[in-house]
Amino acid sequence: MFPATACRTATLDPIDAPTHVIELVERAGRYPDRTALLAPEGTFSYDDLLKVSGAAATRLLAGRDDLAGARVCYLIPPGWDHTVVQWSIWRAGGLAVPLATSHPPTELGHVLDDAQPEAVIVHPTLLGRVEAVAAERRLPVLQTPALLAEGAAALLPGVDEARPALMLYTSGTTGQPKGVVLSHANVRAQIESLSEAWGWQEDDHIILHLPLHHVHGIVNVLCSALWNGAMCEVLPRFRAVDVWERLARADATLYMAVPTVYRRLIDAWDAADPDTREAWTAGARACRLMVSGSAALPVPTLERWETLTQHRLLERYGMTEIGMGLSNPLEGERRPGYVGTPLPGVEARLVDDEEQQVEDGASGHIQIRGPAVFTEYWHRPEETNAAFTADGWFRTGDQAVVEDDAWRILGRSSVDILKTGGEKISALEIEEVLRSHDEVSDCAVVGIPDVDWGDRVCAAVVVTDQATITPEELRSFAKSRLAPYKVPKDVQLVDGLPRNAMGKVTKPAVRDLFAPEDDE
Ligand code: MCA
Ligand code: AMP
Repeated sequence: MFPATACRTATLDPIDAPTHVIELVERAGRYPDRTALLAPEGTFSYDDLLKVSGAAATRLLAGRDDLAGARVCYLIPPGWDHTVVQWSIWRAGGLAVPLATSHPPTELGHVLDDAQPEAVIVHPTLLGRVEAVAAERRLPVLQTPALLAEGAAALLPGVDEARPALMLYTSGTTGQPKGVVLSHANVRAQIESLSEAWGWQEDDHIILHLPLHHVHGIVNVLCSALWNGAMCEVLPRFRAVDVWERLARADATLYMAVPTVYRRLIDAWDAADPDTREAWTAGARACRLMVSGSAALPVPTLERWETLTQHRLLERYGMTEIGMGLSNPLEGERRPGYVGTPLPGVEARLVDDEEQQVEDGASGHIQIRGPAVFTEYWHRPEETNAAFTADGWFRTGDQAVVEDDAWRILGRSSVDILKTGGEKISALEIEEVLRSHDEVSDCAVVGIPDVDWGDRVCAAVVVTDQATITPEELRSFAKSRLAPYKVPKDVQLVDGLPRNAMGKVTKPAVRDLFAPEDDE
């Protein structure tokens, strides 16, 4: 067993010792014997994490001193391998770019083209998804068994906090998804803020089934647990019954998920027999905190969850670019339908269209400032510039109102940004793909309010000949090119799209073509 600091500096003269150690990594040396991960691959201590990531970082360096911010993409299911690879990229001085395990090759190709990584690390089970895409771009592919094999750790570089740590892809109102760059300092600020606000402790045990290409899974769950010496239990995928069975063991203290997941858990509880329900409910009550976020939590879902588990969900508001911004309190009143107040270290304000702060009680655009806010959109200086005011406030694109000191999210300013099952998507990106079909002459994508998904993605499509193409064929076409959650759930063939006097498609009128789901 050797703590990170010892293994890194053992052979060094103090004068050569790296001056900057990634704090998350350094802290792991405090809890060598504690369990860091209960993963599909096994049970691993903090010491294991330090040793294996040190050896893997050394392999990534391949004799170099420092990856110096080189991007390394990785396509690995959530679990031990995924976590070690993230740490090894960081410890070698690289910029970690997680790829989404649900993405088809076309979407993966976009990230590879944009991020220009020096290599792609892949788990053997996902090799088929990325091998050809990487080969087309002449990118080396490293497989996890070889990368994570036992080995010695060499001297690893010092990594200044200002250096980029993570790049996460997010959809916007223009073009394809863009890379949001978070520095090590940004990640640390996000973790510290949540550790303080939500009272993370060493003996916490959190269940993780969220994807690991988003802030929610990476920072709020995985990194926050590891920062605090806590245990993160990774489930291979989300299945409502599996989550309930884990909760029923009554040893998890924390649980975090998106509203769609809570809704699915409620459905599974309703479908269970009385003894099972009782066991599930009793286990869930043993948790100290359950959090919902990434999309608006419908009040009926919050209320039903409270009836089942006696937990009033703590709803919070965040964004890839800012981490978490607003949160209901750990102690004190959590108002249904509200997301609380700014988190520690976060400055939040509401402004009008002229960017003047609004009067108390008036609605406005949310702007956020603070050390957790991202550094830049990768290689997009103009978009980065446009996202910030001259005095450093980030324009979130969301609207809110403050009522009796609590913030209530009113939605997004753009009709073209949708949230489905916690995934942010751009209607314009989906339209572009549909339009690339030979028989599609025009289309419009909208979000229809839906109790399960938040927004249900729907497309009205004008085709050249309705006799030769079906909505299902268009869905398959979209599925081969887009992430599954972007594929319209409902495609309607229409003779023409509703337009205003200027000839612009009127999205509210497009929405009227699709029946909204009944609310509870
Ligand atoms: C899967 N499908 C979806 C979604 N996920 N459709 C719409 N929206 C989705 N999010 C599709 C599948 O492709 C499939 O399509 C059908 O729905 C049923 O799939 P199923 O297997 O039941 O879905 P699942 O695999 O169980 O996934 C549902 C999920 C998942 C568990 C809700 O989407 C999820 O984990 N979402 C969380 C995402 C997240 O972590 N977001 C945080 C980003 P078909 O039947 O046609 O094949 S936001 C963030 O990080 C900020 C900072 C924040 O504030 O947190
Ligand atoms: P993403 O860019 O995927 O990080 O998604 C961030 C967006 O999710 C925010 O800009 C909001 O629109 C939305 N969001 C996150 N949390 C909440 C919440 N509690 N209520 C409403 N919307 C939310």
